[in-house]
Amino acid sequence: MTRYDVRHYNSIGSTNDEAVRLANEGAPHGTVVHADQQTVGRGRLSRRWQSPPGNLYLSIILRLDLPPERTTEVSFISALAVADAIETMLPKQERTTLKWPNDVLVRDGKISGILLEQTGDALILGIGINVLQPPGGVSYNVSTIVGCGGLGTVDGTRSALLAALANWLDIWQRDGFAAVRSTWLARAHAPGTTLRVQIGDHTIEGRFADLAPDGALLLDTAEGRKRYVAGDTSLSAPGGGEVR
Ligand code: BT5
Repeated sequence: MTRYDVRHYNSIGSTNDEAVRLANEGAPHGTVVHADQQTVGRGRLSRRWQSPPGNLYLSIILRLDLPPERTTEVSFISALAVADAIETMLPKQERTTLKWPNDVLVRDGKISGILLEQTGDALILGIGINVLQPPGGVSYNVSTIVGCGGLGTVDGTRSALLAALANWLDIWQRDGFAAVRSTWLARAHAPGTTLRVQIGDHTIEGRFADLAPDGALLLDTAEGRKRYVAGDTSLSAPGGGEVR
């Protein structure tokens, strides 16, 4: 069972940067950097993560002793933990949807972002969850726990998230990735859903076919079935909109 040591900051540049710094100093598995707001919150591929006060921003140091090719498994564990935590705060009729590799959506809006990085032999798991405060002036769909009728507080969301993560790490260590994969598939976009994968400047569109046993995305494209282990997908939303 993971034990956590939470370090709280009022404001920080990026919790991931601080967690990298602490990991490089030898901070143990389960060290958590939590900030009320971030001034330069990061997404993937140098994108920004808007981080106003009122939401959860944290990074967890994980020392799992994993071969590099299995790191991707942690993305799926994280997404399931985030989805479980959010669902404990939402009314029963509101469900999360998972989007490959690790996005969590509610009402077609992005409610959370996950950024997994590596430093030395530690993984840094950065998670943002919109609790109270939707980011302002954005052109994409976003959701918050409270905006979806939930009763969330930032600290309550943090507790639910850390408990859910410990639970999924236990399941994965006991039963392996197969248990994670099957639960993720049951809660993700249906087979046939249109996805776009961005690799560098290149975008490939196809229909979601399956998740391979190692977590790779299997996509049916005009050129046949393709397999992707990394990249960036967007889900074509009903009405032609796009969720990022
Ligand atoms: C992610 O990137 O979704 C990963 C975000 C990880 C944020 C956490 S917060 C704690 C830790 N410390 C950090 O510095 N980062 C991590 P990506 O898939 O690249 O999505 C980024 C895109 O999401 C942006 O380009 C926007 O379109 C959108 N976005 C930005 N802020 C958002 C927000 N608060 N809620 C929903 N969408 C947002």
